Amino acid sequence: MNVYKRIYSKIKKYDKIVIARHVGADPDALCSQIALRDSILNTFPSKKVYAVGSPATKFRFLGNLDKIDENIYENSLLIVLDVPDKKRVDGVDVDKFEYKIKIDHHPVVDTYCDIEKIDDTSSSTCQLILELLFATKLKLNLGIAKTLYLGIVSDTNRFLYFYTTSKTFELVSKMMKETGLTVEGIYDELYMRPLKEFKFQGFITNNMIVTENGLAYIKITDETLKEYDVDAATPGNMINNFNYVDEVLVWVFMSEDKNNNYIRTSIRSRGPIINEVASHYNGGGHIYASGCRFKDFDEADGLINELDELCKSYKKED
Ligand SMILES: [Mn+2]
Repeated sequence: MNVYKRIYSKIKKYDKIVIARHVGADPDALCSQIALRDSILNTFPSKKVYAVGSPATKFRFLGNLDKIDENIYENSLLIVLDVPDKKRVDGVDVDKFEYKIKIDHHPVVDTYCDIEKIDDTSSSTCQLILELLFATKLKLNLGIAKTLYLGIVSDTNRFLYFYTTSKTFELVSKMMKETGLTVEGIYDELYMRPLKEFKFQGFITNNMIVTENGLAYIKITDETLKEYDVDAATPGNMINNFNYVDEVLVWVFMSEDKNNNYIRTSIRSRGPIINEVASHYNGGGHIYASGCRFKDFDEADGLINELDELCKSYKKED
């Protein structure tokens, strides 16, 4: 049986279903779990379906999450979305569930579920959910379509990234035709931002160090974050805006997170493959988009040197 049919038969079998995703919620993770929950509830109104994990204030407009208690694990199905490794699943104890399904588009890290649908050629987890909906009797409506569209748009950076394929457009096109979804107004909530963030982006532009090999990096202190009235997550949220700078091949934003006592680090690339280097520092992610954490800024120097070398050898190969 096709994997989507197998997933559907498990969804049909279980009356209690929990849908989880990775820590540090982003739109693809949130939209995939919210859309799948709403679709299951639409298709099987008597089931109990929960989308769980810590909410992100910034993305509240994407939809509501659910609360669960300790009784949740009994006879329950867990579906984890957009998260390759067990330790980064947010809000649940994975091993306590009776049956587990994973749907993800990241390269494999751990295998920890009974069914794993992994497709790292997919633009996003939302694209896989859309494929699941079209392959089974799970229902699609305008609200679910809007949610999935936002997840796909966000993970592809408005269809900019290389993993945007004909399949992405085919699925999105079919979804728009079937539900009447249009793009009118759809980007407002996702892309509108306050002037202070634009000013802060100017600070990064003016203060990042760019090496002759094409590595750009910046260490942003808590003091600077306070000065611009932004939080430690802001640099990571705007890092994709720094693509297509001629002199920059790989760029790294580090910000001091005083609440959690670590240095948040986001890395992007438009050529060299970076997730391997990130894994040397307990991080990981996609080949052109990765991240990791440090105790302090000094600890990050090894990463900076390694990425600079990476840029150097990449340029040589060219
Ligand atoms: Mn994703």
